[in-house]
Amino acid sequence: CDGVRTSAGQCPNQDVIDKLSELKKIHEQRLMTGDNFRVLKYSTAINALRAYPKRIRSTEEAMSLNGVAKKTAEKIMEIIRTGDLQRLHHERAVSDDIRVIELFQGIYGVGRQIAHRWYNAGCRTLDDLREGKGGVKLSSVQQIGLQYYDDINSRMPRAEAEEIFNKIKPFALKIDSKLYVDIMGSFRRGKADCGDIDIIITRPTDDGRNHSGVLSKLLKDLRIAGIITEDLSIPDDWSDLELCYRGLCRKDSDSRRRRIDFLVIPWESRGAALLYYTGDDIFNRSMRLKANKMGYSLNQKGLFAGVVRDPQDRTRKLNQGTNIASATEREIFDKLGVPWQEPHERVR
Ligand code: DCP
Ligand code: MG
Ligand code: MN
Repeated sequence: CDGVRTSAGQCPNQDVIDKLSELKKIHEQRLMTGDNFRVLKYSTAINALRAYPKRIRSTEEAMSLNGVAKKTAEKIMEIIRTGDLQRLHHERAVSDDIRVIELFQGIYGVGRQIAHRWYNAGCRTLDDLREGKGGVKLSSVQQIGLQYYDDINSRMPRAEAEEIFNKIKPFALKIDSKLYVDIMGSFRRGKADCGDIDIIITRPTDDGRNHSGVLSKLLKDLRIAGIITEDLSIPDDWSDLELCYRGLCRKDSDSRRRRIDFLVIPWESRGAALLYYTGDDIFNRSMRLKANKMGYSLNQKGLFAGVVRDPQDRTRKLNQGTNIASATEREIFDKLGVPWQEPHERVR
């Protein structure tokens, strides 16, 4: 209390200040970015209360304070009348599990189960995890997720994704000029911001060669160039023609970390892979559903006919089926009887 004090050294409305401060703190902690109007609202009210010389007696009196609107005034009066604030009990309950679990799930590599386990071990903040409170141990990937928590949880402007891609592409073409390298995901759908950069790599095989080994070389060059900074998930067998890599990158040494995915696929399945990695995921689900209804099966490798599924477990395939369309996106749309849609239209 830096404002008016009673003889006991307290503000006349100290109990109100304490409760509103707790409410403010809860809203502050809940914030990851952006919208902090509640925090501001409570800060203003707290400051006004600190400077106010008398005990507040009515909603009207509370509303006469600078920055105190009706709802806050009602909360102030509830505290004055009952010594308690029901809203605070509610916020405490909500904030003390859902918020913490959601906070932890924002760490790359952490799902509901792990988040719950850490919560039950007594951790409530990212700092608790950093300090290993309750004996929790983070994997190396989770540690990266924690270190770059804010970077990983924010989206990048489209232009930044494009700039990073334009830096990466020449590195790939220097390794093999016949590579097909393109950017998929939300970027290809034309979105204004991207959660990550999804890069697809393949190569025509008409000269009897393929893209085996290209990804490991490319990543090595990109690490040396300072573009790729951390690995999150790497393939087991780098010589495969189908690979998935996840990591972090940055535009320049003073830029934020960004999520990046590389998808290496065989030339024959490029159409199906383009379709899959362009998304969005809801559009993909509707295309797969359409395929299933026609007795087909669609995935990132192609559209398959004659797939027999286990009647007990429909997700289990008893045979591979025959690939009936995979080289171009158009073929797959045609076989499914779905009118062609440009990438920016593929949102359900
Ligand atoms: N995909 C999918 N189902 C999933 C995950 C992904 O069908 N569970 C497909 C569709 C996505 C594409 O892969 O569009 C790329 O995945 P991302 O997670 O990178 O999603 P987006 O690029 O669409 O969005 P964001 O901007 O958030 O990265
Ligand atoms: Mg993406
Ligand atoms: Mn992605």
